Amino acid sequence: MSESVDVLIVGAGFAGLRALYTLREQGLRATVLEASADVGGVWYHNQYPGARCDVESYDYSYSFSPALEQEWCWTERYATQPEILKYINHVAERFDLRRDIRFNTRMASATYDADRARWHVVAADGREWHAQYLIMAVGQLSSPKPTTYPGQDQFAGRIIYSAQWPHEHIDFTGKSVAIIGTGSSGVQMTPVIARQARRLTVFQRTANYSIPAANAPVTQDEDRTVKSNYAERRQRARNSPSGLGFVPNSQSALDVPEDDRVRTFEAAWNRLGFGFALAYKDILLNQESNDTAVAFIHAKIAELVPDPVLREKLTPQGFPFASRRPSVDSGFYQTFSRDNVELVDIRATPIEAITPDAIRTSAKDYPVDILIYATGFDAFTGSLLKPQITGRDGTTLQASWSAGPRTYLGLGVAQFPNLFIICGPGSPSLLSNVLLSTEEQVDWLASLISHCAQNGLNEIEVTDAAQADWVVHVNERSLETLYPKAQSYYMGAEMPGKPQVFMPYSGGVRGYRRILQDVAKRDYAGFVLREV
Ligand code: N01
Repeated sequence: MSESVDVLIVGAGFAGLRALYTLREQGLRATVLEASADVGGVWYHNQYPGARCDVESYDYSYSFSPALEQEWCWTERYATQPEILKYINHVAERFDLRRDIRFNTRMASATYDADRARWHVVAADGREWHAQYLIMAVGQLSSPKPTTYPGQDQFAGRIIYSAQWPHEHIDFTGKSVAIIGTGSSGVQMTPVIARQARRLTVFQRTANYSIPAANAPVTQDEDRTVKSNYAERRQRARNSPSGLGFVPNSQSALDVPEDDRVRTFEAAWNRLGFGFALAYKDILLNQESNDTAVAFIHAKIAELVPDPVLREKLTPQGFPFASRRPSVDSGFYQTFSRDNVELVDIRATPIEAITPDAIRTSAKDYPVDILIYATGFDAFTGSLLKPQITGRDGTTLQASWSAGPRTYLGLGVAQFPNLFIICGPGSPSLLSNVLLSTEEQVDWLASLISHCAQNGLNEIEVTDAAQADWVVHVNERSLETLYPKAQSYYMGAEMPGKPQVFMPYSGGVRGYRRILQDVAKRDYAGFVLREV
């Protein structure tokens, strides 16, 4: 027995919930399939200590409902994971979204029926759906990278992945804890776990740039000010390069005297967190400008890490600042001055094995009770390529993307009619405030679907030519930036064997929105809209 709906949405994180709300408001019958037991997506799974957002709370929240904007009160400038999850749950309740979500339901396959212009979707437990449109809202960082070292199966302690954190209190008191990985997850959890554990050993392969979060409680005055000008703030974010709610600097770092530049960097360091990368307009575009930011940050790390050997290990080298995603931290560098914390450089002394009670490097054994893998994700494509998605003429997404993901606008894929991806590869996604990008794409997609319904059309298909042009454009824009100079998950470098292509769109939130508007104005150029 299968269920028939207008739209099937996969994923009940921020994107899936927004798509459900908007398409339902449009009068469509929409159902969400969610593999987990509840809403929240990445915020449901990444419950590790210290997890919080690196985009300001007021910007990392839905904009579709002014009433919701006014009634919700954020308590901190950068919300913690529990507060964000509470917010997502509030939204699910307030807009009665749960009734259309099938929890504990993992999509296993989707096959396009070209005669009926409908998708046939089968869940892992065999339940089936037929839907005109299939929307993948599965997130860009939702497929944890599998990591195994020799001997891991014999480890007698507990192994925890940051991205699949158990939904229970983990007590680190009196324990020897190891964290492998120093991306945002490792950087955020390090200071918190260090305060609880008897010993903490952090295994670092690549030193990552990190900017202080400058987190603070939200005062009533701030709350009133933001809420009295919320529409204006949203507008500013939409018209910014990254979708953040502050006005970015329009000067080049090279156009100002050094004293001024240092003052600007100092202010950004103390206030902007992730936005430090926008302290000047060309930090991510020009190597020389980037070098000025690098020199400033290196000097800051030198202040925070007095020990010269430790400082050397913790100072990022060999790639431009922000060409790999920088972390935003609350006391990361300072934590290594604690007596109970040790940093191990695993490029110098690689991990060779996990023994029943220790991590063995080429230099020595480190006793461990709890081993935490903060080793990241199969980014951008991991969750899209797990299910078997078969489009026109038996073409699978895996085959179609064997040399790297190819999309039009990051939204649609040639040969896969009526399939859409929210914040897919080729869209600003992780180079932007991803929630803002999500909302923009959902609204645009809802207009496209509505346009088709009004004109009696039921099939939307990306043309090969439009997709080929978009792939070239995404690549060309990336070459104007410093991103390709680093080995990062933006480039597909995080997984051995993954095709190395630039994954997100670096043309900025405003530029991307203008392109979407232009495509719509030109009768959805690049898509063939037809009646089947
Ligand atoms: O993952 P990562 P993450 N052996 O890929 C190391 C978002 N996020 O979960 O760089 C040993 O950044 C790896 O080393 P290397 C945010 O977009 C946001 O921390 O590959 N080490 C690296 O140090 C972020 O960028 C927040 O040499 C191994 C680390 O593990 C993204 O999620 C909070 C290894 C992985 O870093 C991912 O962050 C958290 C191995 N086999 C996350 N494999 C916010 O603040 C990998 N590493 C919103």
